[in-house]
Amino acid sequence: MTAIRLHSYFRSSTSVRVRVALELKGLAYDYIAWNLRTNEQCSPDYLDINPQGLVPAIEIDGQVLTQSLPIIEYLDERFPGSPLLPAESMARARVRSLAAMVASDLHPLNNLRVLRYLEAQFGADMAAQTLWFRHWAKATLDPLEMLLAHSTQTGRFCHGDEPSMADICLFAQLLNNRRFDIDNAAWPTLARIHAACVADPAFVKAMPEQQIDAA
Ligand SMILES: N[C@@H](CCC(=O)N[C@@H](CS)C(=O)NCC(=O)O)C(=O)O
Repeated sequence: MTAIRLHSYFRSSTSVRVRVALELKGLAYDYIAWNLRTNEQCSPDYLDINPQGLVPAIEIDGQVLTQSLPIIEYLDERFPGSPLLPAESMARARVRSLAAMVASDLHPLNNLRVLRYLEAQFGADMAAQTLWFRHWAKATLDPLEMLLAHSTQTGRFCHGDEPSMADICLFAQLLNNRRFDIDNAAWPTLARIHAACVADPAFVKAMPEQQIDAA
């Protein structure tokens, strides 16, 4: 049995991604919580693990891996059951591309440290931060809705009828939207896929409210 330690924060959407992947693969893991609200991710102890000061990180076989999507791809290669990427190259590229829309173009703009910087440097209060968050969420979720709604490759999930890395990213993002009172019904296909994820116990177990550090 491989020992896996996950460095996580209950509400972190990038941590949600890795938790879903671990659950879909049926992998047991130890959960180590770092409180982002009190900046534990910037403590010397955590910076020893990940000098970027970002969660998640996993420890596996004595090595630390950071960055949620490379972690997920590693888990997928190492534990091939319940694949998170399709076998065929073009399909794999489609799934990676859908995942990257959320992971590369949406999430980084709305990350905690960005919102904190907006507040500290430009005086953005909660209302201004909410406008910012909603703007950048919509800028990606509108085209994502169009892409998914108009593709015959979209099924019960983003690609066909099995969950993939794209669903993992979408699921975590739509959960994150709750914090800024965004009505995900604005994107019917995304909302439908999110509902399919919520019907799967692996996704439910990864939700923020299920974690030991949930406040
Ligand atoms: N690209 C990284 C991003 C990781 C990331 O930004 N994590 C957030 C939580 S969702 C974090 O640790 N934020 C701490 C901060 O902003 O100070 C990944 O996918 O793992």
